[in-house]
Amino acid sequence: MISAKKLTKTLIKNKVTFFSGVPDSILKNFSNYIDRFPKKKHVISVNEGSAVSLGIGYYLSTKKLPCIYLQNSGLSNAINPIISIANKTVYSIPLILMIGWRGSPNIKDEPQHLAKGEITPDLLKTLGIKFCILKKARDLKKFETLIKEARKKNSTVACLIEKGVIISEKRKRTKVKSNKSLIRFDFLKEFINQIPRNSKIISTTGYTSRELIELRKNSKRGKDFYMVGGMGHSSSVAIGYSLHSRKEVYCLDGDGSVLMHMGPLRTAGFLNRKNFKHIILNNNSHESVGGQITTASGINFMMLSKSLGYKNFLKISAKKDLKKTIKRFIKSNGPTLLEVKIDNGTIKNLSRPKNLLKIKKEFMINR
Ligand SMILES: Cc1ncc(C[n+]2csc(CCOP(=O)(O)OP(=O)(O)O)c2C)c(N)n1
Repeated sequence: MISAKKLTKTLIKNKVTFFSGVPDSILKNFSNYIDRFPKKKHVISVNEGSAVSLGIGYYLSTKKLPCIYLQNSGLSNAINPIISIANKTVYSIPLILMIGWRGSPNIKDEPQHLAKGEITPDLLKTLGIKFCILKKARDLKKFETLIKEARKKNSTVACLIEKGVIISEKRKRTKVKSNKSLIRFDFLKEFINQIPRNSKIISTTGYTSRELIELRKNSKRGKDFYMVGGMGHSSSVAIGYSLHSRKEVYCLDGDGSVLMHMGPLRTAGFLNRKNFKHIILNNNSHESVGGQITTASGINFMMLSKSLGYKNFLKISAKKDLKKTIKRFIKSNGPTLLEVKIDNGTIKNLSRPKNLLKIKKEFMINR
């Protein structure tokens, strides 16, 4: 195990003082630790390609090495600027990647992480990125050697980090919630009570899908497709479905996921499907991986959705408005955006989707 403090100190000792990344559960102790830095030095980015690009911009203005942290699923988002800008055959810009290794061969993990976990080392090799695996504090020496090499050769280097390796000194304080606060589960419960029986739900990565599965134990209204991976793409899947279906299509999105790939919101507005209904569960954070902020609270979703071509916008901020606003939302002609302002908080012992092929098959019945 390696403490977040020690890892940060090692980077600083090697003159790496700029950090950008997308939160990940494996790296949460690290990203929470570096959150003490001012926002010029630690930028929580919307997607991994943007994090790499922020790092490239930082290098161009300072000639110093940036550190980019990400989950290995986000490596695919990052590859474009890594290979087409930073690569030594293009601009040869040095980057340090810290990668949370979900689905590593030694550790049990969710189905959506297995294939990516297995190919991650090969992917780095194919990209020509030298890497080490960090497990213990003594592995930091290897990492330091790689950082020095990145600086000398203007190359990209990486370290892979498995679940449970990075620890924090401080114990997490649990926030006390008031009875009045509106959480995701309150909304979902009322929502699946009201939706038409044959509607289709595409739900985003993390707690949203897991809470929906939990509710499905008692409700059969509608069918769900859980976006266990492909964070940020649930709206595109839902739009694609709505184009060739008369069913009501509901996309349950998170603010972090919407920000990750915001462009499809314009596709939704442009395609103007009556049956496309979009919900953003906005807690201004990446709650599923540690609660790091997303900055979504600064967005005026009403103005945004209007300018993107959505026909209707609704908002819920309090429990008392759930019933009537969900009713109006369901009755509306899409594309409609519903922003639900929620507090962080989930329920205990959440299940995870297991038999994904069965889920797909059931979703596709009565298309
Ligand atoms: C490409 C990619 N990057 C990072 C992650 C890790 N990840 C899983 S859930 C999540 C947070 C999603 O935030 P939000 O959409 O706001 O939903 P919340 O967790 O708050 O319910 C992140 C960053 C991922 N699954 N895929």
